[in-house]
Amino acid sequence: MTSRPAWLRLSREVKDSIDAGRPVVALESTLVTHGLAAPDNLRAARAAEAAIRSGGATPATVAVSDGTVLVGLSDRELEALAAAPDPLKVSRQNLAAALGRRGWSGTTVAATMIAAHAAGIEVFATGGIGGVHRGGAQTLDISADLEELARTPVAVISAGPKSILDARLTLEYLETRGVPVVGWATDELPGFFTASSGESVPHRVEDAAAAAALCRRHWSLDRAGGLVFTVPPPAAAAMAAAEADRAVEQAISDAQAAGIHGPASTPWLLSRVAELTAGRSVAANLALIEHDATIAAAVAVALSPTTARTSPA
Ligand code: PSU
Ligand code: MN
Repeated sequence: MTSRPAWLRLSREVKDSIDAGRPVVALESTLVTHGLAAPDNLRAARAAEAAIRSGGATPATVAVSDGTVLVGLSDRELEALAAAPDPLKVSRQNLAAALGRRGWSGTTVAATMIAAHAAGIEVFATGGIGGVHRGGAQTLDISADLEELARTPVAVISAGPKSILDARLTLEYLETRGVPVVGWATDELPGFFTASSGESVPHRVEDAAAAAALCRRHWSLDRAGGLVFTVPPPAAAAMAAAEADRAVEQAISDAQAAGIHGPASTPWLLSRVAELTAGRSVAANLALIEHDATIAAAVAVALSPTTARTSPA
């Protein structure tokens, strides 16, 4: 039995699944506390959990509550998180601070990876990862998600860096830090709201068995960290590129005018893009979170010794 740190508390269901080697998929919670407004935040969290269950895996939503990192929330806890009055947005740098505080906090990709790895979970689904912000070469606003991917061995399945970020600089940074970026049946980096960002991805897999085999080989290397699998949004949910681009450009210039920077930047831009697109960006966001969760469940099933049908590694 693995020994786990005192700050981590697994739900019974998640603990039993991990200890039995059954497939488990972690989910982040900053999208619940900061990324989406009510009631879409709770809706997205529930839809992702349901998609993981339909895919034959156990969902493990991660959040901080009263000094403990919870891995696996009950529906009642999910409701409390979604309605929390003053949640922190927790990344690696403020995880210790959040553990010294009462109330709920949402975990970013970085903090969720830390918790997933400590719990023994290898697969994690979300909508979008953080990245290098536009102008990041000057401002150094580079998400701690990228550093976490470089050091923590978890496979993150998402639609890639959102178009509020600089996709090319994000790919450069991940390459420098040794993080494989893998297209899910695509050679192009998705543009989050749209099927393509105009950038190519360095790797590609066609299915969950190939994804699992790549993870196993990567994790057999010296000091291997995470991998990023980028999944294009389902066709029905993708936005027209012109509308998405226009809204993002406008939101970025509004953010500059309003003096927004640092951790507040991503939530602010997301909510401005939602306003500017009359909620169409939110509909796309919900659909792709659910889609990413479905694919993450398939990867977790392919990685699990109890459910893998072949052992291609
Ligand atoms: N991208 C989204 N929605 C989100 C986030 C990213 O489309 O809610 C959140 C994730 O939790 C991610 C975090 O880890 O924003 C990155 O924030 P920052 O750039 O401050 O590291
Ligand atoms: Mn940042």
